[in-house]
Amino acid sequence: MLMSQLYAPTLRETPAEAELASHRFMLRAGLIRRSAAGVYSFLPLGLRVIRKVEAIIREEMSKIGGQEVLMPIVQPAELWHATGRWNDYGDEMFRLVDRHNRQFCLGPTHEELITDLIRSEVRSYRQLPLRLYQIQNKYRDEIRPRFGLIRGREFIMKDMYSFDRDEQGLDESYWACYHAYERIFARCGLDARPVEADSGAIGGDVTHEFMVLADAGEDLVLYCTSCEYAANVERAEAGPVASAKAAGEQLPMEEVATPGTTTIQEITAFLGVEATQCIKTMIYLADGEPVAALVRGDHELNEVKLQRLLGCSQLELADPETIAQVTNAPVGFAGPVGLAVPIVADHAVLEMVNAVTGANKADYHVKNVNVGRDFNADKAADIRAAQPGDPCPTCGAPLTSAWGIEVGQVFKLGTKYSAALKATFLDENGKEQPLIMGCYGIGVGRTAAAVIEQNHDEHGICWPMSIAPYHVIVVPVSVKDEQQWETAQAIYKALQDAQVEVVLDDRDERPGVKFKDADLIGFPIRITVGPKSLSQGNVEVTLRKTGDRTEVPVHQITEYVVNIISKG
Ligand code: 9G3
Repeated sequence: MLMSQLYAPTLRETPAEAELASHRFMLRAGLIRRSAAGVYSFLPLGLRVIRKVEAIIREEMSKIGGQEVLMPIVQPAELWHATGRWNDYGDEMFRLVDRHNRQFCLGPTHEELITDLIRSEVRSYRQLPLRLYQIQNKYRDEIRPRFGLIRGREFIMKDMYSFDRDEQGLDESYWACYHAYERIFARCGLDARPVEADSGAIGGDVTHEFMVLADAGEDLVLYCTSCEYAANVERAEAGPVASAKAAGEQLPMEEVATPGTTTIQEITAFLGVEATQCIKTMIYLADGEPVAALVRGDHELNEVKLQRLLGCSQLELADPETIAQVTNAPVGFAGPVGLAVPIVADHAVLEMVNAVTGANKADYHVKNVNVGRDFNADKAADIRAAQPGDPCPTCGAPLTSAWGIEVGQVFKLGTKYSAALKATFLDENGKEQPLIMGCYGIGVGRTAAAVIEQNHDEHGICWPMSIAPYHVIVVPVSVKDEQQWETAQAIYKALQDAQVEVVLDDRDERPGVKFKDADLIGFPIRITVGPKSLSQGNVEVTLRKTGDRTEVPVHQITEYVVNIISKG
């Protein structure tokens, strides 16, 4: 490819809307262009990277028996009605109607579609396990698309669906894909870590998210520095904390006037107590029913855990009117004593002695509240968000946190979709059984963007060899110099003959401009054909990742470069 012909409009300046390194460089290096919020075009260099990521994915999916299909983007609403999910995602689902006024959506995922696809033709245990996958556009109308390909409204996803005869079969599919993901991300040059996650509305019980630790991440991951434990904060277990159970005996309860002080910060300052001595009482509506959730003042409630504990499908903070009804006080004075609604308390609350909490009376709190004597919890559970410093639930070492970009996830679905859509098979005894499903996704564009997040410097991208758009750029310092130009062309041709993906910068530009573009786009290898090296019969090879420079005799350059590429 000649640089003068390559359509890669590089930008000197950083476009205002790009806050993230990967977003910034994908625009500046001419890989993508924005068509609308969260909707992008891939230009030649960007598409070459995407196709390489996809090729790695296809190889690894094939290794675990995955067969590629391609399902439609336009999906009939009936399937989503059958599983009851047509309205679950509200405005996030792109909906449309055809000329006959029939309803469709642009597929945000394909559980319904694939289950419908196979249910009438997968009828026997002999056909299992079946692992089908596709690499297809997905559509989700994100409220705030941002960070380029990291959070788009149209994005390329590899999604695989497994169909097994029983839980054991599902387990085999799940872990086969889990380990395939470890290989895929490693081959893409990405340091991605599997973390335990909450399976949320998707159903099933086990799920892992593959996270790329980056400040731009939108998921908080808690992980242990001493063992392999890592979990999305939505799911992270909090090991038993050193109980704040002060030895002191239980003092009599005492109401204190705390006019207008409603937050933990205000209470601790006003009463001169620690947050660890306070009980935070929050009133929620679980499927419309009020419930009180208690956590220690220095902890945060984990709503995902609370919802899982209550088994409700809707969970939201109660509105002020409900809080007034339930606590006889405005927001900020709620407490467990005398509450007539069910109380769910985090384990740490039950360890507390002489706690401070709301008095369920305007402008009053109450001191020396003791569980058992002054109130009882209907349920005690781990409902707090684990936080850095908590003991690792596996080995006890302190947890640390980091932001992560989710590039993949693996889910055990069980029969959630096969039951709803009556996708069954006959076992050896001719007995009808529901198919046991799993689903597994990778964000293809997100993976490429995450690679840039982890592989860039201030000059631009440092592509790993495996997914670089091209391996080599040949840069003659001056195309006007006969010897440099002839040598550069000869090297370019020799590399092409050796199946190397090579670009020749044939532009009549100042060297600095050419070097800047080479560094911005991030070709892993740059061959500079300049007067000094040539006078010694050499050319200079620069490795983008390390900056290493080596003088290499012109007649050895092809072998030298092929060797670097083969090492990856
Ligand atoms: C929707 C909309 C958004 C969604 C979903 C449905 C996320 C939805 C979860 C999944 C689970 C797995 C197969 C590949 C891997 C992920 N956002 N999810 O189901 F209608 Cl608008 O997609 N699906």
